[in-house]
Amino acid sequence: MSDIRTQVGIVGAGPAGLLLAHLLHLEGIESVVIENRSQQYVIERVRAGVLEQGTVDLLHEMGLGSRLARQGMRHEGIYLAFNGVRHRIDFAALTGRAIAIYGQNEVVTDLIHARQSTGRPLFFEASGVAIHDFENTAPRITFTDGGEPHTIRCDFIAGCDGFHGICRPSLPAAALSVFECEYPYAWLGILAHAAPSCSELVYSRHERGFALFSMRSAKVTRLYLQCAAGEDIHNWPDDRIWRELHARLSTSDGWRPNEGEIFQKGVTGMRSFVAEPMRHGRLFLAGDAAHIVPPTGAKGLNLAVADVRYLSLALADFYRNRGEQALHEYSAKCLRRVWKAQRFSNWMTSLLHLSPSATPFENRRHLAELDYLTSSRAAMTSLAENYTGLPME
Ligand code: RFL
Ligand code: PHB
Repeated sequence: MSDIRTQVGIVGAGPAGLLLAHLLHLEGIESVVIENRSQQYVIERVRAGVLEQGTVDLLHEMGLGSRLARQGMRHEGIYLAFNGVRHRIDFAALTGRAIAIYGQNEVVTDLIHARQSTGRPLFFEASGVAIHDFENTAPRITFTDGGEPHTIRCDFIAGCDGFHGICRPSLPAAALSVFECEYPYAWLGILAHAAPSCSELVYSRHERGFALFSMRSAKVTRLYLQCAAGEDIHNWPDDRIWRELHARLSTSDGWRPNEGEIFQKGVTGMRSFVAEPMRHGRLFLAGDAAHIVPPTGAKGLNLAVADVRYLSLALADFYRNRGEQALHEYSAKCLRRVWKAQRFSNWMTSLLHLSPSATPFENRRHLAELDYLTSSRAAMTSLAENYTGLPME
C-alpha cells in the first residue's frame, strides 16, 4: 500500500493528460499521471491526424517539436470535392495560417518520452481507478498497480480520461448539464501502404456518401468512408473499400487515390457531446472527458490541447499565489471555444455527408452551399480560420 502526495493528480494518459503533465512540469508543478491501458496500447491507438497551427506552435514552444518539424507535413490548404470537381481552399493566402499532418500516436509518443525524461510518475495499466473527495480540499485518487493498492493525495484532480472514463460519471448527475446529438452515419477508416496521390486532404461529398483522403507520411495514405452507424467491418472486404473510395473520391481531372495494402481498418461512430460545467469542486474535466465532436472538422485533439493549456495557466496562477480567479474562469473559457468548434464540426459534417433522411431539396441546398463556399472569398476565409484554429483567448 503506497500513499503518494502530489499537487495535481491526472487521470488518463491521452493527449490531454500527457500534455497537461508536461505543461505543469514546465511551470514547476508536480503531478502524477494514471492510465488504465498499456503504454503500447495508448501509442498504437489510431486516431487524429490534423494539428491546428496553435497546437503546432505550442509543441514547439514547449521544446517538443523536433520530430514534428522533421516528420510532420505542413499543409497550407485543403480540397473540397463535389460534382466530380476538386476546389482548393488556400489557408495560407486567406489567413496566413496552416495545419500540420502528424498522427496522434506520434504526438502521444513524443509526450510519453517527454514525461519519462522528467522522471515524474506515470502509471500504465492501473486498475480500479477511482476518484474521491473532490468536493472538498483534499481530493484522492485510488488504484491498483501490479496488485499493489495506491492512494494519490492531491490539491486538484484533472479528469483527462476521455469519453468512456470514470471522472465525468463520478460527478453527481445533477451537477452536469449534457448536450448531445448523434449522427445517422459513421466513418470507416483505413491506413494503407500507398503513396498519397495528392499533397493535401480531399473532403468529398458524393451521392454515394462522404469520403475523405488524408495521409500519415510519404508512404502511408489514410482514407475514410461514410458508412451506416454501427456498421460491421466484416461487411467491408478490401476490394469493396477500394471500389467505394474510387467511386466517391475520383474527380473529372483524372485524380484518384493510390491503392496499397490495407494494414489497419475500423469503424468510428459520430457524435456531438458537451458536459457543462467542466469543473466541479477540485475536479477539472478536459478533452474528450468533457466534450466530443464529429471528426469532420478535425477539432477533437486540438480542443483537448486548448483545454489543458487554459488549465495549466490557471493552476500556475494558483500556485503563484495569484488566487483562484483563473480556476473559476476555466470552464466558461473552454466552453466558449468548445461550442464554436461544435458549431463548425456540425456544419462541416452536415454539409459533406449524405443523411439517410435528407430530402432531394436538402441535398440540392447542400450542393449550392458548397458551390457558394468555394466561390466566395468571405466564406472560404471563414472555413479557413476555423479549420486552422481560432485564436486562444
Ligand atoms: P483520449 O485520447 O481518449 O485519452 C483518454 C485516456 O484516458 C484513459 N482512460 C483511463 N485512464 C485511467 N483510468 C480510467 N478509468 C480510464 N479510462 C480511460 C484512456 O485509455 C486514454 O488513454 O482523450 P483526450 O486526451 O481528451 O484526447 C482527445 C483525442 O484523442 C480526440 O479528441 C481525437 O482523437 C479526435 N479526433 C481528431 N481530433 C483532431 O483534432 N483532429 C483529427 O484529425 C481527428 N481525427 C479523431 C479523428 C478521432 C477519431 N476517432 C477514432 C474517435 C479521427 C478519428 C477516427
Ligand atoms: C486524419 O487524417 O485522420 C483526419 C483528417 C481530417 C479529419 C479527420 C481525420 O477531419
